Amino acid sequence: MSKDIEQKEFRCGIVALIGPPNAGKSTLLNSYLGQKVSIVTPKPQTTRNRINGILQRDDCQIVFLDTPGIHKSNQTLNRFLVETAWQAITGTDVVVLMIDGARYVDKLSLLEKEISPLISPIKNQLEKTIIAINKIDKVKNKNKFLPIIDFMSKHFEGVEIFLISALTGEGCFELLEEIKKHLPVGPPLFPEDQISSVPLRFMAAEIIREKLFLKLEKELPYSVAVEIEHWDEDEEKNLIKIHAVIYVAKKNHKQIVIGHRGSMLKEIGTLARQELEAILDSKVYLQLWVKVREKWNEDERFISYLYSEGF
Ligand SMILES: Nc1nc2c(ncn2[C@@H]2O[C@H](COP(=O)(O)OP(=O)(O)OP(=O)(O)O)[C@@H](O)[C@H]2O)c(=O)[nH]1
Ligand SMILES: [Mg+2]
Repeated sequence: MSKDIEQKEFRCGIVALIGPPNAGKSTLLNSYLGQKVSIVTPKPQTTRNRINGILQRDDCQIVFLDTPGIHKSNQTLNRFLVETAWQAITGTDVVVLMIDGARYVDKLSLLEKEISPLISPIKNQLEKTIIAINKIDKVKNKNKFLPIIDFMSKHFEGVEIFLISALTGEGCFELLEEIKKHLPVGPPLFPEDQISSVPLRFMAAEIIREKLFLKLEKELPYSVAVEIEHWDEDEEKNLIKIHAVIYVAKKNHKQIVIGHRGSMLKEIGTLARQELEAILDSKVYLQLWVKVREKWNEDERFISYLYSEGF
């Protein structure tokens, strides 16, 4: 095959990762990229906007869009997140519908309940949809997934189904090969050394939010947001000074985030700083402020100010 023809067969496309919260969408994205571009926590509704990660191969470039988990909710923030996820699938070449398979073993009615918001919107996208049943590492007897496969193939007719573990990598190669088959032949959309177009400032805010998610309990993670107020780089000292605001939605949340004599905030700050120093390859001076912004998570304008941007 001549070089010309080889070049013509380069494939490039956009792949949306969608599914219920906590399915492992961000984990899969990070695992394909070999690097963290999207934060991951054991709690549902971690991802709050569309985050891209660009997988670069000799024969293709795949732009993955990570999205917030799709679920039913009456809360303003959650409705906004779900809307963001749906917006991500328009104009994509492939939709990977991902579920946490282990969660639904012997629980088909739970699967039915949680997949129901996805069934009709996906109906007219079936030819570009691939299903990934994730977290298979959690279940020894793989036959336990058969009823789930059955259920999914009934509701999403003709769609290929893969059993995967985003954590161990099992099945992920095969899934990627299937994704590639769906990509159109075309030139790359991004430069070949780019891994994401998420701005560093936003990434830093996300890392701080990840630590808040991990450390805070109950409903609190869902009512915190992070914004970077100042970002100053001192190249001579190889130092980046970052001032970030942590918004809480209620007055009494402020003290919980700060903790006894500032212990919680200090711990969150230390964890975030360590990770930021590794990513930015620089010393980081991180200052965190906690601000009360009453009911920010019910304020559509503020939510879209924080999260309407997709990357
Ligand atoms: N055992 C196991 N755990 C997994 C696997 N994939 C993801 N997880 C875990 O599941 C949890 C949720 O993973 P995320 O990647 O944040 O899930 P998500 O679908 O992005 O969740 P949202 O952003 O909330 O919609 C984390 O604790 C992950 O470590 C897997 O294949 N096996
Ligand atoms: Mg996520």
